[in-house]
Order: sequence, then C-alpha cells, then structure tokens
Amino acid sequence: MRRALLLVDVQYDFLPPDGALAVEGGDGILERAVYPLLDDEQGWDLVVASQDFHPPHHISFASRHALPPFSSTVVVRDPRTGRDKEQELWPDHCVQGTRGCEIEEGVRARMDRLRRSRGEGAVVVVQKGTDLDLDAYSAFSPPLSHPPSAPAPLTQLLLDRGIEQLVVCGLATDFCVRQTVRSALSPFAPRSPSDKAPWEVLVVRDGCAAVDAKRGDEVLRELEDQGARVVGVEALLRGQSRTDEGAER
Ligand code: VGL
Ligand code: ZN
Repeated sequence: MRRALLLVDVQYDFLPPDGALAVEGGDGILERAVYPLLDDEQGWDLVVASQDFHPPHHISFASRHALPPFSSTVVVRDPRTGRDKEQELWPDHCVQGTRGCEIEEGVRARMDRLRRSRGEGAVVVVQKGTDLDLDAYSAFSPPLSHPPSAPAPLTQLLLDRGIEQLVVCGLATDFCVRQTVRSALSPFAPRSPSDKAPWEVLVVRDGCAAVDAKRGDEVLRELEDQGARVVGVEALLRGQSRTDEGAER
C-alpha cells in the first residue's frame, strides 16, 4: 500500500514558547509523534509538509482590519466566489520571510535527511494562504492563480504518486488540520462532490494540538463521522494501521 504523511503547518508561529499564534501543547507533538513519524524506517512513499505562507497585511490579520485578534470575525468578500463570508481574525502570523513562517528546524532536518536517502521528490512543501485577500486553512486550497477546473495541486500530487493512505498530523486541530482532513475526504468537491477519495485518511490524535483543546476533541469526532480514522501514534509507529500488513511486525 502506498502511504503518504502530511504534516500540517509545523511552523514556529504555531509553536510555544514564542509563536505569534502559539498552540498550547503544540511543541508536545514534535518528540511524541512528528519526529518518530519522520524516521526513515517508517518508509513513507511521500512526505508532504504544508506551510501557512501569508503576505504582509493578509486578510486574516486582525491588524489589517484595525480589530483585536481572536475576539471577533469580519465579513469579507471571497474573491473566488464573489460572495460574503466570515473571516476569523488572527495576530499577524506566518508572514513570508519571517522566522515565524519557517517550518520547525527538527522537522526540516528530518525532511532533508529523507530527501537525501529517498530522493528529492520524496518530500514536498505545499504553501497556502499566499493570496493577500483569500485565507486558506486547508493544505489542499489552491492559490487564486490555479485554474478552477483543475484538481488542487496537492490532490494532483497524491494522485500522481498513487497514494492509498494519507496520514495527517500537525497544527492546529480545530483549524488547518480540520479543513485539510475535510478536503482530503472530498478532494473533488465542489466539482464532483460524490467522487470518493481514492485514499484512506488517518488523523493522528496525539500528533495534533488545538487552539481550543475542547474544540479539538469535538473536531476529531466530527472527522471520524465524516470517514477519517483517528489513530494514536503508538499504533501507527508499530504498523498496526497498515491495512495490507499483519497486525504485528
Ligand atoms: C492556522 C489560524 C490561521 C492553522 C493558520 O494552521 O491552523 N490557524 N492560520
Ligand atoms: Zn494563517
């Protein structure tokens, strides 16, 4: 079975101690789940890391609207649909070229090691939220410049590599992980919403951390209801989630 690991937004701005939008317990997922999953022995056919990658004055920054972060939302026009929508407001975060935008160095070092041992194409970084006036929580969200009729770049990558199981972990459970998993479960929506994903989607319970911990637990239940499998990292590392292998190795 061809398997891919998808690391969502493991960037300094989402990590304690000094990320602009630090997720409580976000640093705990590194040693517990992310680093062990990036061990060469895990044998991923593909590792993808998403990177929240905003220009200065991004639409999701409270500062742009002269409002306080977290406390409120604003109604903005979605440049894709032309319709109004609610936009959550965040502190300035993951601004292109800043340290906060960088993928955490332990993750980067392990991705570099995998590139050396398995080839350049074995590790791919996908940037999102790059359009000034459009936010993107999902790693599958294409930039505005992408042809609307074409599959999202990440969907196309997973199809090209023949991926059959996608394992997701990262930050934050209640925002970017949630939307990424929802996209992964319906990769052809809204064009062909009934076309099922050609891959199984697993979410690593203890490989994620939420902005709001209680909400994070609700989100995991929601994702399970929608067809994702929620697994613990221990079982995953032991290979018990590889449906084409014996339970024990
Ligand atoms: C995220 C808020 C704003 C995330 C990104 O990675 O979950 N949250 N931008
Ligand atoms: Zn963001």
